[in-house]
Amino acid sequence: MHNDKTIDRIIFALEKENIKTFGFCNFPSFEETNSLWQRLQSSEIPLSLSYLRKKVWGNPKEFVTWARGIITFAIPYNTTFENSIEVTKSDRVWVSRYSYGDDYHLILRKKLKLIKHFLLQEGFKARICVDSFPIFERSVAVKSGLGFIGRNGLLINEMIGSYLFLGEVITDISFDENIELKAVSDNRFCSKCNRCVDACPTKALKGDGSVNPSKCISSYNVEWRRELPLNAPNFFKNLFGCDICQEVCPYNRKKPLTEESCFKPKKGLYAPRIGDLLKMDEIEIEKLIEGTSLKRRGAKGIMNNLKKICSL
Ligand code: B12
Repeated sequence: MHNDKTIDRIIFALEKENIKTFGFCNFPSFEETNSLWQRLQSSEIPLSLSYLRKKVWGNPKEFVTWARGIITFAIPYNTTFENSIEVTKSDRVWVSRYSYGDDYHLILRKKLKLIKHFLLQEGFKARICVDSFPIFERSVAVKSGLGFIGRNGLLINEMIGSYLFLGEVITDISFDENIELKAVSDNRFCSKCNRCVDACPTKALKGDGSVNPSKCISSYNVEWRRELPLNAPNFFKNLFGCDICQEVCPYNRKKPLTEESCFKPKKGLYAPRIGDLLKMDEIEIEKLIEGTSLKRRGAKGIMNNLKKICSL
């Protein structure tokens, strides 16, 4: 169990890293993780996400038997750059906001490493997660009071909106139950607003805060490993990821911008012109996407996405 002094010291270390939105929760029980996992199994899961079928997602404690608590973080990534719905009308395609800057996995890891070292020094165990560990990050974020799940399926924090990355440090500190603040589990804060559901071009949002991953464009233009399947949905102008359900969300209006300049678009990645991309060969595309999350799909994959958009 922690004492208040430990929490104060953790908060001090977080603030030193300029992490302003954070929370604490106890490691979810087997019942919690297993019921989320079971629910997920009953939805249509495309081949690109078949890793979510692995049983360990239902029982992540298998990997970290010592785990007691989780420190959760939300790092904003919004920039002043205009939305896709404003700029892709012409000859441009869209690289989603979360991916046009430096790869967030690396940036968050770097920040969280210092927190991890701090905990180790204090004699605690610690493990960093940024998409690298089988834990459902949105649910632990809800549990620790970082926000609520909107109708677009995303964690929305009332101060920063939904343009945020989630990260965690799992520890063997067990937190006081009272520290699981303000967990709000429903989308009543969306009230009657249905803008995201109406705007989703592939009708991937069910309206209850869940996403049909087999319809979401990102399951294909981000996650697909090989040639795109014939039943992949229309990408419209989305070369990598899709931001439409966040762009129309009122919670993302007039929200603080990221303080990390590395999340600003890298040269050539803000709404690139189709003509410019078509002139590039694989090596040039490789160079263009170096150090970003687009590497996940690889140069060949990005070229396939472009071909699909142009129906070549
Ligand atoms: C697989 C995956 C996807 C799949 C979607 C699969 C799915 N079922 O949702 C695809 C490829 C489509 C995808 C797309 C995107 N993703 Co994604 N994705 C993930 C990943 C790796 C796992 C998510 C998952 O499958 N969860 C399964 C569900 C069952 O659990 P869950 O995530 O906890 O969420 C549900 C529960 O919390 C439940 N719930 C609701 N209320 C409550 C209350 C309580 C108390 C509890 C316990 C649970 C609960 O409803 C939630 C929504 O269904 C996470 C990282 C991670 N390890 O969590 C990132 C993550 C969810 N993705 C992220 C992002 C940024 C995106 C995109 C915006 C990228 C883009 N621009 O294209 C889109 C957005 C699409 C959308 N509207 O959701 C961020 C979300 C940040 C945020 N603000 O929420 C995450 C957290 C990555 C990160 N580290 O920042 N993604």
